[in-house]
Amino acid sequence: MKTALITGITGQDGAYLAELLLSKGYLVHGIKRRASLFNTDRIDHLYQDPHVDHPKLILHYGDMTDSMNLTRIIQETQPDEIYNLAAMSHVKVSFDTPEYTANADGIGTLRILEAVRLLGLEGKTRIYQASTSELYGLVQQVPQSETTPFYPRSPYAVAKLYAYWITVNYREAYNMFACNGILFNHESPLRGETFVTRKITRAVAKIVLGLQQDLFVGNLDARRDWGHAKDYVEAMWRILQQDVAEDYVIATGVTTSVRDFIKMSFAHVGLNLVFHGNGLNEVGVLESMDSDTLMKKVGNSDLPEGLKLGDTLVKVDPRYFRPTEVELLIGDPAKAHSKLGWKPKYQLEGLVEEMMDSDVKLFQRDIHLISAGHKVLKQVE
Ligand code: NDP
Ligand code: GDR
Repeated sequence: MKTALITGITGQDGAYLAELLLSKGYLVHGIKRRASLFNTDRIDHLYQDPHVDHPKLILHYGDMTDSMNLTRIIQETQPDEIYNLAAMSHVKVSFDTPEYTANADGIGTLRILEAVRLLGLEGKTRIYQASTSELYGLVQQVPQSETTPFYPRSPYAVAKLYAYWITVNYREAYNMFACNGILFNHESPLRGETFVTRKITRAVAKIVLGLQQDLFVGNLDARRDWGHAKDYVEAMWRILQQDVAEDYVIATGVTTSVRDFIKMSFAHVGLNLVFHGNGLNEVGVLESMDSDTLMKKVGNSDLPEGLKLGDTLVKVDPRYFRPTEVELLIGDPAKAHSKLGWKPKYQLEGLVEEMMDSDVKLFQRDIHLISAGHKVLKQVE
């Protein structure tokens, strides 16, 4: 039985990866930050009572900013594979917390590599580093591949640039099996609520159920290569199963604008949105509807009370703009196709479908709670 250690196990990718590794028979250790709430929603279905004999999933308190803690956990768990997924992962927030982001995302990676080296585990432990398409930043060439020059555009991306190169350096200097997966954006129903795709699918679900009136977003022109997290954790695992440690781009090769993602999400529940105007004055207006789709997806063929054709449902708010933006990402996954035998199973339509259906279900539950007299959190990003 192989042993894996996942940092960031409570995040989107950590949850899918833990599920994948458990299904492959691994003993999985995960590092979780102490929080004032449990914060294990994404992995609760995998939870095992630590009092049972030989649990397959074991959580440890830890933090990427605490070297001694990380070293001790690695010493105790003696992992065959470490997946370093923990990070302050929000690009916009990294402009507010640049020093912390550098510490957790940049130096945090060094802490893991150095712990493995100091413990003499170079020959045993393979390391996966969660690198990112944000490294490409300002467009140099498209599609972006393993040989495209980097030009990071945020404190997050600069911290991840350090993490990328320190991983390469430890591989070359100490002959460690350490690899970067340069993953393009990947989403799912488990995606954090403040990333744009999930923000959109949550808002559309709430609008169609009459729980929210409109959606405010930032740059509608930004284009991303969006895949499904389930496909991407499979690639992480394959990267560590190779004979030779190398870096790989993981992407779908298809790019879509934020504007089109919004349209697709509304269309999924039978609402046809058109955009008018430009810049700060651009708006998304409800032009027409398809009652049959609405019935099928929401269980009601009419629009909710207060919503009518011609209403403005999407507006631009400059608070969501970034001081420096990444306008266009489109990955070239040719190396992953040929060397890892990896290809995504999901296309964007399937991803939107899964996220929308999940969020409609989530907020239908809220409606039941509200009608039973319970208070429901009204948080909108
Ligand atoms: P999430 O934001 O969903 O999860 C991040 C995880 O890191 C959470 O478990 C979080 O814990 C943990 N974490 C954050 N800071 C610390 C810290 N100081 N110490 C310990 N744990 C910490 O990210 P994703 O799952 O989406 O992404 C996983 C990794 O992949 C990240 O490194 C991200 O930067 C990178 N990446 C993501 C891509 C994507 O599109 N999703 C694309 C390319 C790279 P908590 O739950 O307590 O907040
Ligand atoms: P990104 O993801 O920055 O690519 O980083 P995010 O979903 O936050 O933004 C994607 C694009 O959408 C534009 N945008 C908005 N973004 C947010 N969050 N909220 C808005 O209202 C909004 N309106 C427009 C953004 O400007 C941007 O261009 C994600 C993270 O998971 C990183 O950790 C990871 O490394 C990269 O993907 C690959």
